[in-house]
Amino acid sequence: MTRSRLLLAAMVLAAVSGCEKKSTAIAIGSAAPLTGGIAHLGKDNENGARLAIEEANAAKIKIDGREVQFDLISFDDQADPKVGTTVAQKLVDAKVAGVVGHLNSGVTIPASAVYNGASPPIPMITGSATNPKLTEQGFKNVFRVVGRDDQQGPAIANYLASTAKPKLVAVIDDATAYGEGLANEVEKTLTAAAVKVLPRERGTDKTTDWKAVLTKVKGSSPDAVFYGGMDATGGPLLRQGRELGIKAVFSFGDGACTDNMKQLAGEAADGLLCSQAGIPPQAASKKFLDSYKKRFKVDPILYAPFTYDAANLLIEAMKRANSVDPAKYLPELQKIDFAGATGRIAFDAKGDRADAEMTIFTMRAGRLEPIAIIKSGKTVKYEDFIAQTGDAAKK
Ligand code: ABU
Repeated sequence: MTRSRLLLAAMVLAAVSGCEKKSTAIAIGSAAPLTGGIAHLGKDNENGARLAIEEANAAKIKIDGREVQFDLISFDDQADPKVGTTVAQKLVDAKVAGVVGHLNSGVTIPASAVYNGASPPIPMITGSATNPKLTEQGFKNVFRVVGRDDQQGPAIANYLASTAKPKLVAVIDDATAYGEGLANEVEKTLTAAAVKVLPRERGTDKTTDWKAVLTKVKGSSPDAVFYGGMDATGGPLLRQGRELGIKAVFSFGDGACTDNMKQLAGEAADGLLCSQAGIPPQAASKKFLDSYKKRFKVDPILYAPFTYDAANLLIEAMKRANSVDPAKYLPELQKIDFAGATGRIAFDAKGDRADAEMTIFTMRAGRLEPIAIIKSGKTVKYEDFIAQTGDAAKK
């Protein structure tokens, strides 16, 4: 190498090492099922977080005088509580600054104890886990940007009771923290509304053959069937219910309230009544919807707008604290008031989203149509909600 080439190499090295001093790589964790029956929902969640991180990197954000590059470390928790805690420990060991996840309540609850036990505790925001227990543990690092099942259960059960007016309802669950918990809330609300509920029937989060359960249910001729579980198991349940000649109204919670129901249940899905624990994906900001479609070539399925907001909330709290240290930016997250893709986001003292919306849908001609929004105890028609929120929901 000539003397001038050596000099050039030294200058490049100096420039590179200079860059290293001026920029910092910060890891953010994402955890969701990326394999198995609900991998499509896990990917939807992961995509939302990834989009937020890619946008933040493109914006060349500076924190404490240094440009920050965020790396998304994504793990497949297989929707399994044991795998979920292993994944959580891996994210803690990788020294992530925050976590978007997990997807399933039954996984998020045990994983939250791992993030809480880290030193300092690592802030985590779920964009989909709805079981109330998650934010009832007293963990100050745990947040949720969707509503809870003690809001969702009454919302869908009251809507079912007031519109379909069933006298007798069969309630089935998948024996997960989410499915059983939501089914309990629905049963409690129906009973309070003087609707009779049959003894609980149960499958698992892997059950796709529901014929024995449904044959038993059919024998009691219920007017409605509520299922607490995910779409991968709810689709076969609905299809087999119709094949067995059950004429009842079928009603599901958010895990099974997706357009995938058309593929899973075919024409049997028409007339399904279901709920999501937030605004519908299509009501998220236009900026988010356009960017998501451009980046991933598909529309969001369920909670991608919420995991996008979750990742942006972590980043915004770091910016406000001017620090990526979890101990320093956590207080900013606790008191944040943020205009997200899903509307205004603030957290209550437990870490739950203040004033979360619930949406009721029905399936018509193979598409889920939002019909009503429940917010602050009031039910409004979906078109009226969109007209009232205008740019707030669509900007
Ligand atoms: N909330 C729908 C599915 C995720 C869960 O809570 O388990």
